Amino acid sequence: MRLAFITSNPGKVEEARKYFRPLGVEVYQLHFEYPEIQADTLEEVAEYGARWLAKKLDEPFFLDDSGLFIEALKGFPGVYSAYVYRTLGIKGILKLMEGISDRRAYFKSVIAYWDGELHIFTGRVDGEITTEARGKGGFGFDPIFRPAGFDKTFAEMTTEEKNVISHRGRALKAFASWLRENL
Ligand code: ITT
Repeated sequence: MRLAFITSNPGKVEEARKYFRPLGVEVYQLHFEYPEIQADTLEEVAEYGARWLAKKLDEPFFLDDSGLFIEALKGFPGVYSAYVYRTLGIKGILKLMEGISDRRAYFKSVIAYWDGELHIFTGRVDGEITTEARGKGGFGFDPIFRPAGFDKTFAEMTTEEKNVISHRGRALKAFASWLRENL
């Protein structure tokens, strides 16, 4: 089986590929710009995007909308994560967190799969924002996120290690088990 992943982010594709390959599913990237609305939740953003794309594409596809939610910043950057990553970047987040001792944060990922109907799968991972960037792997905010119970940041892990515990890995797991039961 082949699955189209609509995203501009090669890091997300790498994770989905590594996750699905052992299950015999080939993921391929389709770079198709779609509107990302301003909304309060990742679910709303993902659902709007998927329904918009469903009118343009005539094959099944999935997309992933994700974000980093920092407790001390009341959930910021959250749904604005892509914009904040492009503008403030990792350095900007570390600066905002200077002097803040409560460093709790979580990543959340919402996968929207369209096969004529909409199916939503979510995953979350709790952890902390580190005080400095560590590691060269992964993408986005990975160098400053240390998942709870681990000494390494996501950027210090292999894709396989990250997939076992990450928000996206968990959403992919829910997606894969749904596919197994419904195909
Ligand atoms: P799309 O084309 O798929 O939308 P994107 O990178 O714009 O790609 P999002 O809109 O979902 O993705 O924005 C999420 C932001 O959060 C983005 O800047 C990512 O770098 C960051 N992010 C999401 N998942 C992450 C992860 O697993 N590790 C580190 N950063 C992540």
